Amino acid sequence: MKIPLRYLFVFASVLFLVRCKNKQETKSESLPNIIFIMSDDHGYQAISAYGDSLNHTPNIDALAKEGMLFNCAFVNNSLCAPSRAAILTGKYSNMNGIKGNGDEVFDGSQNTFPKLLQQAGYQTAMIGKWHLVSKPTGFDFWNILPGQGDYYNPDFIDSTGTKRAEGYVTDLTTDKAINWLNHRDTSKPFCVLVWNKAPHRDWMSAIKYLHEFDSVKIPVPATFFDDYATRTRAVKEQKMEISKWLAPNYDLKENLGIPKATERLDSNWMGIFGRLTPDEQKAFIAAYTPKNDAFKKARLTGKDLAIWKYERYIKDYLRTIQSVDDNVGRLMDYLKEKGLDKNTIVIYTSDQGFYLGEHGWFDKRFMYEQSFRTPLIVRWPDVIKPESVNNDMVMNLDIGETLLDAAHVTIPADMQGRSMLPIWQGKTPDDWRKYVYYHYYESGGEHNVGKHIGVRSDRYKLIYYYENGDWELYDLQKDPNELNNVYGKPEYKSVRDSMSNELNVQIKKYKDNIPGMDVK
Ligand code: SGN
Ligand code: CA
Repeated sequence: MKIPLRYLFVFASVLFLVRCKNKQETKSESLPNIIFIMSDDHGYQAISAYGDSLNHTPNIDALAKEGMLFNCAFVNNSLCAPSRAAILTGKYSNMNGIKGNGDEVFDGSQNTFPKLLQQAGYQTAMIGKWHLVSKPTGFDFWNILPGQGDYYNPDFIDSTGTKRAEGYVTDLTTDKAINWLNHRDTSKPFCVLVWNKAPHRDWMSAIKYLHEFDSVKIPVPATFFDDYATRTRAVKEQKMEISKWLAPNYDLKENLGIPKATERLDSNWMGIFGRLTPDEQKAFIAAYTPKNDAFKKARLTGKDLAIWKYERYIKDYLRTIQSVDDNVGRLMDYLKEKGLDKNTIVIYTSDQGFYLGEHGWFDKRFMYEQSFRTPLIVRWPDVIKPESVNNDMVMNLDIGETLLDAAHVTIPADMQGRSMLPIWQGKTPDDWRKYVYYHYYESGGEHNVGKHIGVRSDRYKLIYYYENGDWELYDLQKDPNELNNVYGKPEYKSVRDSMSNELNVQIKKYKDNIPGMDVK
């Protein structure tokens, strides 16, 4: 039988179109969803999966058990807005324009990973702490806290204006994420950023956790009474010591509702009580008054007083994390209930790490491990082997590129991180980064941490406080607590030279510019 040529042509075309359609469907069906949970100032020491046993975070730990835990995740600049801008753009502060928390407004016309995902057909949402002054771009839906936001009955801003919400901020942020997921267009993959305010200062616990940790003694870390011998000026001049710089009423809640004349009276002060309902205020007073009475009676001084302040600080901080952990659990329950848990990438991280008494400090900013490192845990059962632990040096600015890679979106050439996808698949590329570059830009201010740059390898860390012209070098293998600055030691001359050389390489690589430093 002879089939006319034109029939053969029509048949072949139909076959071709059907194949293409199937291919497309397969591609979009298999595109992963993304839930990107980030907390604010959550040090890895306060996640039980990291093994420091300060607290118990079963839901975050479950992500590590079912996914991959990163022991060496670092930030470009250990401060809120700069880290967020680096995460969104995949670029260092000098390239994305956000160097500090000051008045800089994030330029929302830049490429960001959510915007690129949106252009590729993802449904995108941003909920919680944004802290970049500008209105979010690249999101189908956004609902953010103004500035730092409040713990209790906070305002939330969306495209229609500002509305006060009723409840506790960490629960509300997850409520809003789940509500958005319930109303999304299910024909598209989704990417939702769930960015918590907690555990940021002023550490206001949910009512149900006000008595958590009451009966436990939390010892101060080994370096709590650090005397800063061998360290340079910036370390000695900081204003981050728990013993000196926590405000008695605002941070330590020594007199609830009665600010002292010298106490902060700005809007932050109102964070303590201003937004609480009368019942919530009563619960706070009932929880703190007996402890405060006992404290006043004890008339502590010196080291005992410093230890008391540490305990008050750490317990309030950890209490806020219990709610974060609960809400990670709620999101996971939701995914499981909807059958979305297999092909959804769930990320848990923080905008930076935090000092939990190490070197006597709270806050972040410095390039020492506790704030330079940040927790990072990723669960994606389709790709990541359960109980994986990774020690490669990854960065906050790798996250966006990895997500684009996972979604088969072309990564723009000017992004400065690198996709971690091969690492997630268990195959670290041979040419993975061997050094991490850091640049902190703020100067003076409430914590008085000097500007600095630095480079870290798997063993050494070189820091340059360029306003003072001071250098520090640490041998992390021999001195993991970074107490012993060996910059001037003759036996470290060759390390010093090679790390200085590497610092120059990194400055050039990231197109950075250091005042007074001639980089060849
Ligand atoms: C506030 C805090 C500081 C904190 C910065 C930056 N003071 O100013 O302790 O370092 O935020 O934090 S407070 O008295 O207002 O709480 S960041 O996470 O936003 O970078
Ligand atoms: Ca922060």
